[in-house]
Amino acid sequence: RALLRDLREAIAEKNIVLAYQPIVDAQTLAIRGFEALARWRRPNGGSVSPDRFIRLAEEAGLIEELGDWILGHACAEAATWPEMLKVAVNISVGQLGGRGFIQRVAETLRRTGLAPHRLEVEITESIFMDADTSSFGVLEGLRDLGVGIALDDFGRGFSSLGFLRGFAFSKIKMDMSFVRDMIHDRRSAAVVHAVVGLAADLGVVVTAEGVETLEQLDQLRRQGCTEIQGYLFSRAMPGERIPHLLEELR
Ligand code: G
Ligand code: G
Ligand code: MN
Ligand code: NA
Repeated sequence: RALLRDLREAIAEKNIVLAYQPIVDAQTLAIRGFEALARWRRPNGGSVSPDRFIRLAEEAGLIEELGDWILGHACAEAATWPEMLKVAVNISVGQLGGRGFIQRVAETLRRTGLAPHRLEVEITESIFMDADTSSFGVLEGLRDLGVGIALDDFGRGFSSLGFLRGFAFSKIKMDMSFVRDMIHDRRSAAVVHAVVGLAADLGVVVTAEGVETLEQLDQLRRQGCTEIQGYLFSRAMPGERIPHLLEELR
């Protein structure tokens, strides 16, 4: 298939790039870090969503190579930022289950000189569906390195509270569908309220994703949400823009 051939080529030639979206303190709007989001522009000019090409890479056995590149690139970029800023990297099921993943993360941190607490991996609950409970072991290994571990897209799929009980995540990222609907839909607002309260009781950070309006921000603040991410503050941007953004905000 043409798509797969192009993807192999893009991985080999490093034509996949990373964009970085700010994650900000809900109260002060100070930037706490950036989430790295993979972008692929095909030779024919079209773009393919990361959901799609990550899945393709997993099916084709290319995910370790691609995932290692993304992780290495994001850590190297973050190592150039001011020290209080973190980088969040999405990790797919195939990557997490891959042989020696913990060692490769440790090696990436060493090589790039990024302090472990400045890296946060984002894991979706699908890792628990998919397979073996050894996933918890990998997460524990990562945590032992000092890396933060966020439960991504919380509430989107078959969220089970058992995941939150079974593992001490350092952050919950609330799926953007709740944020989108919370203003007009009482049930969505109730779920947001409950997730924020749950995070507080667990003593973990909660990030609301997909925040697009001041009204949403205001309501999230009143609920006690810790962090926000979304177009209201900023879209994802190329790494080169980050120093300028930080300079402007000084
Ligand atoms: O940035 P965007 O909305 O296009 O991302 C779509 C989806 O792709 C999101 O769910 C995001 O988590 C996922 N995604 C983006 N970049 C990466 C990546 O580097 N690795 C993995 N595994 N998923 C990613
Ligand atoms: O699944 P994950 O949270 O990793 O993916 C984040 C995705 O959400 C990215 O694809 C990013 O482009 C998208 N995104 C980020 N902020 C907003 C927003 O405010 N509105 C919408 N609709 N999408 C957003
Ligand atoms: Mn994410
Ligand atoms: Na998400």
